[in-house]
Amino acid sequence: MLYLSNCIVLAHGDGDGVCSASLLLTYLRDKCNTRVFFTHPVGLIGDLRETTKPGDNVFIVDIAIDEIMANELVKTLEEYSRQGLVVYIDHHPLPEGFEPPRGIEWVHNTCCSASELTYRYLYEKGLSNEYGRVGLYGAISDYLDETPWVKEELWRWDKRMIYLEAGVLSQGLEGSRRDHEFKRTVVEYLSKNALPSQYQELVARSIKQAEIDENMRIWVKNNLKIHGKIAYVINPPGSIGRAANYARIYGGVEVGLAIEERRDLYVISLRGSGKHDLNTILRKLSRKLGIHGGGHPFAAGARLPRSLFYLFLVELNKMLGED
Ligand SMILES: [Mn+2]
Repeated sequence: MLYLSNCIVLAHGDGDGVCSASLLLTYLRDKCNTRVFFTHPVGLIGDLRETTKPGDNVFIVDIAIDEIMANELVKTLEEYSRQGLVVYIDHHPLPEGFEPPRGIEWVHNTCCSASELTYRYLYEKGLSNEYGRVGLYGAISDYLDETPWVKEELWRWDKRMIYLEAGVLSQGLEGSRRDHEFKRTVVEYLSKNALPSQYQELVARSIKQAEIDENMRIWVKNNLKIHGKIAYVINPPGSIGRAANYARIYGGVEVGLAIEERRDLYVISLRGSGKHDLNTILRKLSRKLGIHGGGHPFAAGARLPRSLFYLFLVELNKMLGED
């Protein structure tokens, strides 16, 4: 068995990332002194440098490779891998022509959630199948619950109970977006395979979130703006991912956008109907406009200066007309 000294887990802060991090924490518990941090594609290199010292072992889960930072990230990871173990587990589509860093353990597949990939990777290494349900919560949370593994694994549990637990977890985390301290306690809690429904604070936050989401649904209906094939809202009173989806539905358009204004920065969530591959479109726009963007075919994100937003809308509409 492998014994390591210090391990750092860098994960996405949503349900899929939290479940992936929990599985890693469980597996590493008797092998390594492990700390968990939350990050995102654009912040990854900075957070890596801030949280990790030379010789630490690094596990990165559910973090997409940003188009603009890809080269620097590859160099950084290769540098880290000369001194310690580096494991990268992800399911987001890669930049065109991307070559994985050399010398690291690279687990990548767009087939399924990061939680599923993490569980299957660790199960091979001896993680107990009692943790299969933690993998399921993450998969459901990322809407990736129709893979062959998920379908089979669901039969080992009670389906209705698994969905209740996954719902409490993903909604509770949605209501804790930048509360990294709380999310760390959830990772720790799940790493013991305890039920989300038995974690009072998480349940309270999930119920509060249900109320917020319902009010936001109505708010989006009344406040959306249409620009060509796009419907959008700015600063919705709740999750921007969900607001983007409601904008798409109530706008009767192909793509919904929701924007969170952070001073001069627009953090944008996009949801599509499946007709277009949003990831590919955003990666092209990212190169063309020099902005950050990418994600999944149906659900993606972008970050850009507010001053570029109108141009972004125009260019996005053009591309929606093309493919
Ligand atoms: Mn994910």
